[in-house]
Amino acid sequence: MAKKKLNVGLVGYGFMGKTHSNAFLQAPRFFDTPYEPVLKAVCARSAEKAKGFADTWGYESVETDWRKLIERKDIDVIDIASPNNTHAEIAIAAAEAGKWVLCEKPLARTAEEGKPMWDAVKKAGVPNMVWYNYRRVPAVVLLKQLLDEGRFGRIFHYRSQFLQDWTISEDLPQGGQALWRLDSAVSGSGVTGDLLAHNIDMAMWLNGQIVDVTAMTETFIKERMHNETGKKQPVTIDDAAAFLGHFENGSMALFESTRYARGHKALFTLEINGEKASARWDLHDLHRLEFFDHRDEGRLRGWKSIHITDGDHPYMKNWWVPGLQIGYEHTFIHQVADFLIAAGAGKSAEPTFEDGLKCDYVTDAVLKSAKSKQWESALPPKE
Ligand code: 4PW
Repeated sequence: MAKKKLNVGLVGYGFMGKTHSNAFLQAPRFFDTPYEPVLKAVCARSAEKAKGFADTWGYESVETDWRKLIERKDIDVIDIASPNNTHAEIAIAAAEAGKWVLCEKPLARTAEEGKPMWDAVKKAGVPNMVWYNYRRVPAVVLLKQLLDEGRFGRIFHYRSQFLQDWTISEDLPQGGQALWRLDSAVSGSGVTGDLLAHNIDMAMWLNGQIVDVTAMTETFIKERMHNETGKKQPVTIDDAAAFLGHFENGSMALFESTRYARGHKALFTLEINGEKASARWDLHDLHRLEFFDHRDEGRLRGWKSIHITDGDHPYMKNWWVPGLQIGYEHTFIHQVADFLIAAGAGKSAEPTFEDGLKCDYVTDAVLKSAKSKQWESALPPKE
């Protein structure tokens, strides 16, 4: 049966615009989705850049004002892949116009900014999702299944890191295309919103709510040239962040993210230790889940290295034959497939704006604790 067309209006044309566009094209080809996304329009302030992106990816038209994009009757879904300071205004306007809304992570620069976004999609009753893509790595989904089956027993520890090294040079400017991640007015924070947010989102999905944190952050390079003013300006982002915390289930949290770990480009790792089992995962070897089950017969007890490429593994039967691999871009494809299937049933796919907001409360608490040098609550305030 022909799939129903779903017209996408993308805001933003950078790295994330590419990952999303690729996912919209591929998801209906590999998954049994009720909809087929149509790349209807891409919106960017520069008409020339929007046109270049449209030509590469096959968008039918371009807009230079996101308000016009939202007003268009032929757009069903607004996908926000523009810098963090634009998320709230666009998402709220899109929800008020009755559009379905997808938003890049983090949901917003702060929870205060994110709360009206969640309120708006809830009020409008529109399907929504935040692009925390790493939840869709098959090995991570298998880990979620094993946890939900109760194979770990009581959980004692959850630790996670996200390490990069791309901002070490003092000569790297802040602000403008691509480097907005270094400009806190645009990004909201440094590694906390950019990398640690991934660790937190995945952790809360796997192991439940983080209730409180004690954190430290560091800004190693204090001044950088700003691309827009051409002048050296104070750096107000966090270059590195680490925290200890408690999960609601009583387990201990130990998290670290930095862009100053020389030699590491995107080392995202996690380890979880329970009473009966432990597991660990690493993005650099994304198909592998290491699993230790204490109930195994003593002589054979040890860490198992499970290569997640079999048809029995999450998402894998939709790809190639057993043993062959998929990669980073597939996490976005899985996310679109799940979104389309959920939307077909009138629902949102996780992580929803509500999940994204919960993550923002934790990242806010990390930044607050680093300043106050106190333990801070990471819970959403009671309504
Ligand atoms: O969201 C993160 C980005 O901002 C990503 O997952 C990796 O780190 C790749 O780019 C940055």
